[in-house]
Amino acid sequence: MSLVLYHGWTSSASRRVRLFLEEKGLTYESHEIDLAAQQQHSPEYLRINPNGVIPAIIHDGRALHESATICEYIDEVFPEPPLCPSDPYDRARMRNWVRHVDGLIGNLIRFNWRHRIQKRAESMSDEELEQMIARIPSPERREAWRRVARNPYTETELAQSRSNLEALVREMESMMTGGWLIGGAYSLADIAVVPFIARISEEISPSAVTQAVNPKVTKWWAAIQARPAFERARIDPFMTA
Ligand SMILES: N[C@@H](CCC(=O)N[C@@H](CS)C(=O)NCC(=O)O)C(=O)O
Repeated sequence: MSLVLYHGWTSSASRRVRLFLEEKGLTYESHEIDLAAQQQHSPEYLRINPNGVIPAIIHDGRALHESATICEYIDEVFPEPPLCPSDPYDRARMRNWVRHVDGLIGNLIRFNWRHRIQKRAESMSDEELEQMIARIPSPERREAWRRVARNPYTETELAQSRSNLEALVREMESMMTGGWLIGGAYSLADIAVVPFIARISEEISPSAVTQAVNPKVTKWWAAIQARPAFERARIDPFMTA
């Protein structure tokens, strides 16, 4: 079996897949992609993931992208320990939940790119910027790079994103049953949102993940961080990672 992971240490979607792989006890070859240097837009990487984002895997010579799809695939190919609910209804709810979480990634990007991409993007000449943007497959990401390079997100936009992410934590609080998000067991539903909570609790809105505000999520977050796989996945504080 050969498994190669293309990822970034601070990329949220990559962190999700790393945690999933570590929970499965799988070993993989690690290929770091430097987002600030736009390695994700290189012709070689676009052959692996035509969307030009990380993560991607190559399993036994075949490439696959999209973090949630990768995790579900891994769960099918390596069934132990199971990390997707066995009940079809719970599995369907898990998929809707992950899709919902993925739809909020733009809110996280506004905060993350300030630290990881803005400096490099700002230093580009207009010509360099346009040449680089021409290689980006998705119109949303072209716009995000233009914004971060020339017209950084305003405090009002960041406040809106913060509020959207706080609403996500409240939603999680109302979903918790038996300590986990769906079906009373640890699953991809939980793993999918770990990188979001890591950033919210660290910088974006630390008070949202406190006993006084969202006690069930706070307990859940402590339980996740105590898992051996969490340390192995290296979901280190974003600001120092
Ligand atoms: N839906 C994708 C999102 C992947 C994604 O947005 N990756 C980010 C890092 S977390 C990325 O590669 N950003 C660089 C860029 O957009 O240029 C997934 O879940 O795999």
